[in-house]
Amino acid sequence: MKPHITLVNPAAPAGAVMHWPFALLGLGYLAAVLEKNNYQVDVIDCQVSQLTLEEYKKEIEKRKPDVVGVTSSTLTYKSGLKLIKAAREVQPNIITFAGGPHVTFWDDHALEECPELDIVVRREGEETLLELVQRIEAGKSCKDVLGITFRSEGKIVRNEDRPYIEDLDSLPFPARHLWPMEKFSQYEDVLYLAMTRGCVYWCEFCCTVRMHGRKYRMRSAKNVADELEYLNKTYGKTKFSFCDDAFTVDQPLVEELCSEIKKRGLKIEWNCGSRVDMVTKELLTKMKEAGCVSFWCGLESGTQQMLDAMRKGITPELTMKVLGWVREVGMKPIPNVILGFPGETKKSAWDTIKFVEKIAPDAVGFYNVATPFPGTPLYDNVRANGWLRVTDFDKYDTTRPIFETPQLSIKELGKLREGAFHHYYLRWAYFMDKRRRFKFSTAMVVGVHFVANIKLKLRRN
Ligand code: B12
Ligand code: SF4
Repeated sequence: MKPHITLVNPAAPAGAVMHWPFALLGLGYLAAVLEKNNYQVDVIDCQVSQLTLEEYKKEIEKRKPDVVGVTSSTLTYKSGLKLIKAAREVQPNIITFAGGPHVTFWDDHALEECPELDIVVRREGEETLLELVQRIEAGKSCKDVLGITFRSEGKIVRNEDRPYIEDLDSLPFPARHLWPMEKFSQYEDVLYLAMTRGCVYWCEFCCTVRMHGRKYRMRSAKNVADELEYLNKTYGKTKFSFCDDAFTVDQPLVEELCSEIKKRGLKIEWNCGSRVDMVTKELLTKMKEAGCVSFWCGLESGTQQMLDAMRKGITPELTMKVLGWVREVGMKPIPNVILGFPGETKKSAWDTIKFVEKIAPDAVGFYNVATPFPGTPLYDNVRANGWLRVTDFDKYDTTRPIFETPQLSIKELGKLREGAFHHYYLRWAYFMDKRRRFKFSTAMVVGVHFVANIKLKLRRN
């Protein structure tokens, strides 16, 4: 009999700072591949549907899947394990899988910590999950499936990695219809998609290379435009966000996509994220003409010393020049910043904060604190030096300091981050900028950040 599979996105832990929920691409692709192969598949998204554990159990009871597959980031890992245990409680014969960027690098621990977890799927999951389900259907053993970690005779066995999918165009579009799409308008009216997988850089705080490979794999411009057009026509959506790590890695490909968008007359707005060394002013102009409204990038630090420590491979001068172009062509630059990377001092952190304010972006993506996610070189470094202070993954939301170095204590880093936000949004210059002056929205932003900072402080006391 064909197994019925339920894919699950766990809720974020209480108190964690989280992005608005949306139809996750990882689960969406997995579901689409299963559907294409005629399996019955559905999705329980505890974030989107705001389900409690009891409500989730009722959903499992109602759907009666044969297999449950839970995704997780580091932040949702512990909630994910609870859902696996709960599924087994409700349905003792259920087969349980976990996948995603946390368990990929925490596979043995996950199996040790959760006896109810049967198999961890490491790295890219489409082909591995399909093969597992096919084996289950055929009543065959899963022991030699590539890319999994599992228990066998009391031992944990890690099979070899599965090669990456080279032809991304061969994948069906994510099965967004399995989400309650009407609920998303409550949050933000944006659909997410991705054109590439992998990266050739190896920044110390990032796990993309170990997760998706040290090279770029790309969909064709036509395939991406087909998806945009399909989403536009099917759901009437006009706002999109590309969550590629480096959207502009192949500049001719981006140009081709921009031409496709214009040729098809798609009236859409979109944003993307990339590295500042992967754009030209000409490309940004073409992106703007095709509907790109904002450009996210890893500014990371305003000091060369910290950028080098992170192995980011860019300079503050380049960031300043490129963000200037972004503004000149009429797009909004949104830089992400990392405070507290090993080697950071109060001085270098304040140099960064001042740098961010000097280039005065319309919005700072986030002042993250450096967080040692398993699978990153940063994690290995922090562990090797004995700097790790917080091991509760529920706290790994990049707003809370997790480790301390000889240069910066946990308390100092916490204060620096709060100070950075205060400084940024409660600046006279921010408030009086001629684009924002006397605007209700500016008062709202300042007010929201003022209150959020107070809340953050109260929560930490
Ligand atoms: C979009 C995105 C987000 C979105 C959605 C997050 C999500 N859960 O997908 C938002 C904006 C919410 C977000 C927030 C954050 N993110 Co984020 N984000 C991404 C990004 C750029 C793309 C994710 C994506 O769609 N990838 C494409 C799909 C196809 O790949 P995938 O998600 O890995 O899924 C595949 C496999 O993992 C596997 N798989 C996944 N789940 C399952 C389940 C089963 C059962 C199976 C079998 C397989 C399987 O199969 C999938 C298909 O191949 C990634 C970077 C990246 N390139 O992946 C970072 C990334 C996931 N984010 C990261 C981080 C650090 C964060 C934040 C903490 C940052 C912050 N300051 O806020 C927060 C909190 C994360 C959270 N609570 O989930 C890290 C995760 C590190 C970690 N160990 O958790 C990543 C990997 C970035 C990085 N390189 O370091 N993020
Ligand atoms: S941070 Fe961005 S550029 Fe650096 S390795 Fe990760 S994906 Fe690549």
